Amino acid sequence: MNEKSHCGYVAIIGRPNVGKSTLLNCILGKKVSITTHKPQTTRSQILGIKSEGANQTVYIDTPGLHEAEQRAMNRYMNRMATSVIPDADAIIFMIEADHWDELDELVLSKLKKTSAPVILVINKMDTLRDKAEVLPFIEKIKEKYAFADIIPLSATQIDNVSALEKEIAQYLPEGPHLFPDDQITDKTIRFQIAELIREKLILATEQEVPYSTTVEIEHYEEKPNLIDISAIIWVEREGQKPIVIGKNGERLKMIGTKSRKDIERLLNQKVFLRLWVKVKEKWTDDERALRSLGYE
Ligand SMILES: Nc1nc2c(ncn2[C@@H]2O[C@H](COP(=O)(O)OP(=O)(O)O)[C@@H](O)[C@H]2O)c(=O)[nH]1
Ligand SMILES: [Mg+2]
Repeated sequence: MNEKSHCGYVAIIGRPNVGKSTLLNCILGKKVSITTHKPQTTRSQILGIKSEGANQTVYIDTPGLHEAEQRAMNRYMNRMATSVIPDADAIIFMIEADHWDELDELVLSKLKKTSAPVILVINKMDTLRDKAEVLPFIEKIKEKYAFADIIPLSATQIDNVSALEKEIAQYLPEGPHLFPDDQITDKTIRFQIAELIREKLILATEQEVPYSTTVEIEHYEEKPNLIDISAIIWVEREGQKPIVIGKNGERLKMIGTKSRKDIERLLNQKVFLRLWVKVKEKWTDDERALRSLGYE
């Protein structure tokens, strides 16, 4: 007997840094969304597609919702974070074990407008000394909303993630798969490469620099034995250039080496990578500049 085909969208929502992108990568077994310990790493919606037999689940990783809406970049990120809610067949609302603050409350308030089932995922369970500590916490959060289910897990330890996947499978509507079964993301190779470079850049620099940089792949060429790539790291101010480049160019060199290794893993090929640092003034504040860099 043939199983009927199911396919649905699942949005992963939550404040910055709770582990949304880590969960997506864990479910897919591949890095499709970059993760760091710093907030505002994920800037746009990223689809992660998992096909298993008759089921296809299309996860939507979103930038974390945050309060500051002054800058164009932040407004863009908040729009991206909430625009997926109406279309989702199920929503994963992610919080951290033993932590609830006004940002979580803000995210929940947006979720209250949806009719889709909301699954509360309590991530980072590995940070608790005793898992039972979460029980009184769950009792309190339960009062806030009629969650379809509450699932404590650890995305980094891959602990209890399968319970979440089982739960989600119940909410996939009947219908044809929307993507080829071997496709795991909607993003182009160029985008994925730019993101891997941005991840290294965020990890290598402090404070405000990461939020005012973007990466553009200027050249991508498949040669007989390697792939030749040049990328531009755009910063906002002249003064940020030496920070990214580092003393004697050492920081840029390190970003380049680490990025190249990740890109080689992604492409399964040898890579030659050139990085340039250039200035585009106040780009995060300029909607037009944002669009020209691909943040539609
Ligand atoms: N201890 C612990 N850390 C986690 C877990 N999941 C994610 N993290 C860390 O939390 C930080 C933020 O993760 P990320 O996926 O970028 O969060 P996002 O902003 O919600 O997408 C990273 O440093 C992750 O390694 C977890 O289950 N346990
Ligand atoms: Mg993220």
